[in-house]
Amino acid sequence: MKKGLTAFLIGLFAIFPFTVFLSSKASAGPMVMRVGETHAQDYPTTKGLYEFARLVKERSNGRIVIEIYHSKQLGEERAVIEQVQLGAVEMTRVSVSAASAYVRDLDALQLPYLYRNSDHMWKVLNGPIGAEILKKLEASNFIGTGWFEAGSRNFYTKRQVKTVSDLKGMKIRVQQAPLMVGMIEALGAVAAPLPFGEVYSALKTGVIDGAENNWPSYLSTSHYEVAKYFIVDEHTRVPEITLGSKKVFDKLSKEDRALIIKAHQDAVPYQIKLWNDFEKVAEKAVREKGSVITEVSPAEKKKFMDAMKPLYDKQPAEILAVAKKIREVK
Ligand code: GTR
Repeated sequence: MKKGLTAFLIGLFAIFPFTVFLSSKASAGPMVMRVGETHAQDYPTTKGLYEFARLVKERSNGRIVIEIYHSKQLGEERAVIEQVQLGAVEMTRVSVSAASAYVRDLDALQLPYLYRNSDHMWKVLNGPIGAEILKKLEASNFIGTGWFEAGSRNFYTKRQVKTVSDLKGMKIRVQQAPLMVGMIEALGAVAAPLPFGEVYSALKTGVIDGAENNWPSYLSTSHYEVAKYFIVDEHTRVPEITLGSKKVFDKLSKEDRALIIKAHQDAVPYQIKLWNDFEKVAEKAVREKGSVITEVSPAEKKKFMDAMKPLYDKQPAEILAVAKKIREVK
C-alpha cells in the first residue's frame, strides 16, 4: 500500500512538469476568432473574408487566427448578430440592412437611390461619414471592422414587373429591417421580412410573389429558378459590414485591434475586384438560365425614385442630415 502510494506520488511528480508545460502551451496558442458568414465558401464576400483572415494571420505571426464559418454554419444573420452583441461569437459579416435592426444609424447608409454609384458609396464609407457611423456601433456593443461591396439590389418576381406600379399589392420578401419594410410599403407592396435562408421555399410555394437582391445572390441562392422575372431598378445599394463583438475586442491590445481593422481594410480592394467580376458572371449566368430581365428607362427609374419620397419623409432628422451630407460627397 505504502509502496503503491510512493509510486503514485513519483508518477504524479513525473507528469506534473509535463502537464504544466502542456497547459501553458495551450494558453499561449493562437487566439481564434470565429466569423459567421451567410454565403457559400466561393462567394466573393466569403473570399474577401479569407483574404482578411490571411492578412491577420500573417501580420500577427500566427497569434491571431480568424476562422470563417460560411454557409450559415453559425445561423441566420440576425441570430449571429445577437450572438456577437453578447460576446458569444467573436465576429460576423452581414448586410448593413441586417445590422440596422440593431443600430438605426446605419439606415443613413441604405436609403433607396442614395448613392450615384459604387465609387460614391466607397468615398462615403472610407471618409468621415463612414468612420463616424462605425464609431456609433460601439454604443450597441459592436466594433465595426470594415465594409465590403454588395452592388445594388433589384426586384425579382414570379410574374413580370415592368413598371413601379406593377409592384402594387405584391408580397415581396425583404431583409428583417424596418427601413426595408418601409421601402416596400412606399411602393404599395406588402412586405414579408424573412431570413435569407427561407426565401427560396417561400418563393417556390408562392407564400411570397418576389424578393430583391443583387445579381450574385440571385444566382447563388438559385432564386432565379423560382422567380424568373428580374427588373434592373437598382433601388438601393447596401454595403456589407463586418462586426466584431465589443466584449471580445475590449480584451485585445490596442495594437491587435488596429491590426485587425487594417487587415480588413486591406482586403477590401480584393473583395471589390472579385465582386465586380462575379456580378458580370452572375448576370450572364441567370440570363442563360432563362431569367427574363427588364431594363428600366430613365423615366421609369424616376418614378421608382419618386415613389420612395414618403419613406424619406418618415425618417428622423438625424438620418436625413447624414443622407444630405452623403449626397454632397463629390
Ligand atoms: C445579400 C447579403 C447577405 C444577406 C442577403 C439578404 O446581398 O450579402 O448578407 O443580407 O442579401 O437579402 O438577406
